[in-house]
Amino acid sequence: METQVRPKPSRSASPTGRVMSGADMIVHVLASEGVDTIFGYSGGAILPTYDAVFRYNAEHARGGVEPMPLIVPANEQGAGFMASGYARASGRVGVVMVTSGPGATNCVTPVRDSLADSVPMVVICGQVATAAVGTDAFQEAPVSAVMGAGVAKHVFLVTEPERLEATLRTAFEIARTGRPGPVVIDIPKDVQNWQGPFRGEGQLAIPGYRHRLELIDSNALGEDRCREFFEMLADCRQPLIYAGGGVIKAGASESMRALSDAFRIPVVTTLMGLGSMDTTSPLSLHMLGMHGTAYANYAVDDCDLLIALGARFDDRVAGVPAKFAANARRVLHFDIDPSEIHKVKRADWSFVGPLGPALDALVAYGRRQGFAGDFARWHAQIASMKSTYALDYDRESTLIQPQYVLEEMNKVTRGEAIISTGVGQHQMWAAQYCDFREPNLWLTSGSMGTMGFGLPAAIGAQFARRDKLVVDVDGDASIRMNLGELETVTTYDLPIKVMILNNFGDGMVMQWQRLFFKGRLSASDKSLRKKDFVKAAQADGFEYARRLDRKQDVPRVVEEFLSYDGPAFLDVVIDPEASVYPMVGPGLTYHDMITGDFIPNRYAGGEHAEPEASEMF
Ligand SMILES: Cc1ncc(C[n+]2csc(CCOP(=O)(O)OP(=O)(O)O)c2C)c(N)n1
Ligand SMILES: [Mg+2]
Repeated sequence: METQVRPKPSRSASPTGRVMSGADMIVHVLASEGVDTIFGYSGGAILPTYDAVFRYNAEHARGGVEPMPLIVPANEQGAGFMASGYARASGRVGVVMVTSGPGATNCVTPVRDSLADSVPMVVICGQVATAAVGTDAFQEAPVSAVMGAGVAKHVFLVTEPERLEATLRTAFEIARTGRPGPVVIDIPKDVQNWQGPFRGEGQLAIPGYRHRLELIDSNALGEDRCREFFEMLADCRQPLIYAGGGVIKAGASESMRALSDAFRIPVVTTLMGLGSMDTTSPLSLHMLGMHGTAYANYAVDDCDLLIALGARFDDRVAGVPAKFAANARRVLHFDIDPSEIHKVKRADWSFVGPLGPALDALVAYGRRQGFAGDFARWHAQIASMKSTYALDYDRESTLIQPQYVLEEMNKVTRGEAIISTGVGQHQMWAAQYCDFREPNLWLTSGSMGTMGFGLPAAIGAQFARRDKLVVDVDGDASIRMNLGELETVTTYDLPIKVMILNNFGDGMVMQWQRLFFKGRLSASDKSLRKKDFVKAAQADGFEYARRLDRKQDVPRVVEEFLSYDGPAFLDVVIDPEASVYPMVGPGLTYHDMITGDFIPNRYAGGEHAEPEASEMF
């Protein structure tokens, strides 16, 4: 008798039509969205879904490799920043999965951080059972209220299980479209345990959002608008592109470089825009703003046409909007978010729509017209400013200067490594002294400025980019905030390089206290603290963990540390009094920029204005 052999379900076998639990549906939607890593921490209200992830991975593992591993941090804040690092390094949506109550509230900071930096993320939170919502049940928190209050881009509380599947797909859609951002889905436990048919398709009707998006997405830069752009470009002598993080988010770096190259337009970038332009290009002036290069800020002062691309005139860039680019006869503004146009600075001409195609249209139009601007004098001026006002520091000091360490690091990484940071002086020195030849290499908490970002972001980035060298340049105070994640590095055997620029304190706070509070170091000096970072790293399994405290060892040790085959930790004892220069005080203009003892200042001689007390931090 013949036996009927039933085909084994293959990995690609569609689960469509199958009756399954809500938890299983969550996992199948994640798989269909291409999710290959989940960052999260378990707990009662998310247990059904954690179980579904386990079963999915067991069933679909190939050669022992799980298709959707769950990466477990020390704290949910770590998971949030890992997902953010993953998203920033890859351009894909980062996924977080946490339990209700404290699990969800521990994610508030990374969710807000991702919104402020336009990072696409989906955060799945377990919630107490629907019937218990609002009763102050065990581990209940009002997640939709907390996350909805300007924290997430959008929040869903799933109360009808039939809508779970479509809600998940819609969350991914909202996270990655338009101006990207974090979407939170709060899923009661009974919804995870509910059984129903998996449809395998379908989204929620969100007509308002989609309609707005379609209007924006269908905006193209037509011939007339291209003509206007080139008339303005022809009418100027000193054009300047001011590129923000939006250029990277839009995947428009290549298009922007093409525009800059084709018509020889110099580029300054914001902190978030670093890498949109190759910082080693002669047309790049590196970063502008509060701690930008002096020559970038002078170029902003001097330009007569400012072309803002995916940038938002943040107060760290335009402390006094009316005096920002005051000599620009015209300001042009390209953005995907209509609310950014005229928000801070009036634009004389603007375009709201997809950036890459708009810039491509400009390049094509300009080439067809044979446009050749007359910018030779401007280029000569910029080249001269770049050499006269170059970044510099105390090279003779016997103490290790942080800038020296970063210069040595940059010789090894050559603008190709992924670099994450905490927040403070080390962040600004890294922004100034590191090169970024590509987008998505520079991971920093820009808008929120969240200490503790660097280490977990590096972990997420290494999961996204196994091929890349990932370095966390951190501060002694910032790293303390998520120090538990050192163990996560070794648990997953990630070859991340963690370098602390240790100035025994909250250096950036001390810098402000020295400048604006007569040197009263209120609660910022940590020189009496007893932490031995090297021992801490060793305790967490780092086999390479060293302290670097002699200037003559810097080149050799930095090289050895970066080329170590595996997780490596370096505690660099730097000059605790080193300051970040240039500095434009809060609420001041570039005219008031302080450049310190080692960078010439073209406005030197004049009195430096003091910032208003109300402008501090
Ligand atoms: C979560 C959080 N708390 C407080 C601050 C305010 N703050 C900004 S920089 C800084 C000091 C950071 O010290 P460290 O990480 O050692 O960096 P350094 O400036 O010394 O390089 C503080 C407290 C912040 N940005 N984030
Ligand atoms: Mg410090």
